[in-house]
Amino acid sequence: MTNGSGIRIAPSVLSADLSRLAEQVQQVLAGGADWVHVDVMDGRFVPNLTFGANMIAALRGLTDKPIDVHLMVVEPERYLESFAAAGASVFTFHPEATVHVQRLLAAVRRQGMLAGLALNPGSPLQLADEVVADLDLLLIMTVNPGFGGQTYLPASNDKIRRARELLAAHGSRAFLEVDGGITSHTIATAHAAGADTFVAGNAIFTSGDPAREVRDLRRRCLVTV
Ligand code: S6P
Ligand code: MG
Repeated sequence: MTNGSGIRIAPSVLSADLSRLAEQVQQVLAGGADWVHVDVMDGRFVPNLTFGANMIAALRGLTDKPIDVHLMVVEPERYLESFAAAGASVFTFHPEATVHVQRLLAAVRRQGMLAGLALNPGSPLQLADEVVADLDLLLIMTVNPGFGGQTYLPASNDKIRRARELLAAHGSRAFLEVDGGITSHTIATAHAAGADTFVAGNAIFTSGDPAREVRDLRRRCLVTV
């Protein structure tokens, strides 16, 4: 699931023009997007409503690239089988949204998907402590989730650094993903702090040239900060 450079860019279709979904996906793939990120919101865990299995299936019909599904929903276990069947590759949920976090991470792997845990800005890294061995991906939210186009929270840099240390201390090879406010201005700092997988919505789909923006984000990762 890597592209060789160790950096993954995952455009979030939350900010795409859905009336031109296929074209927008083709544009980001032309720019070298590694994953396609899908934000599932239920109006309860976050104050917004978005997509379900039908969006995952539609994207699966457009690309063979990994589909990175981020569930901002209560009781994410309810969607395990249907999202796997629709073609999801990564299934990431928030620990506060379910009672049995380890059980669900293990169940995600049994469904053939990568298991991810997402931490809100106010959620301590310790919520991942006991399950590092069960993780294929740790997602550090760099905004409070719910809406695209928000501003990257600067306190995220230190949390990303500590998350990288946590994974290293356990010898974990899990992806360290960041999501929220990732732009050509913030991505280098997040990369320098230790992130290797970058979700970006607004920056890519409001740019006028999504392919160029994906290439630019990747290039900016390599800038020393
Ligand atoms: C943030 C949202 C994220 C999304 C988003 C990022 O509220 O819930 O999980 O992935 O699409 O968008 P942006 O515009 O900050 O890059
Ligand atoms: Mg997301």
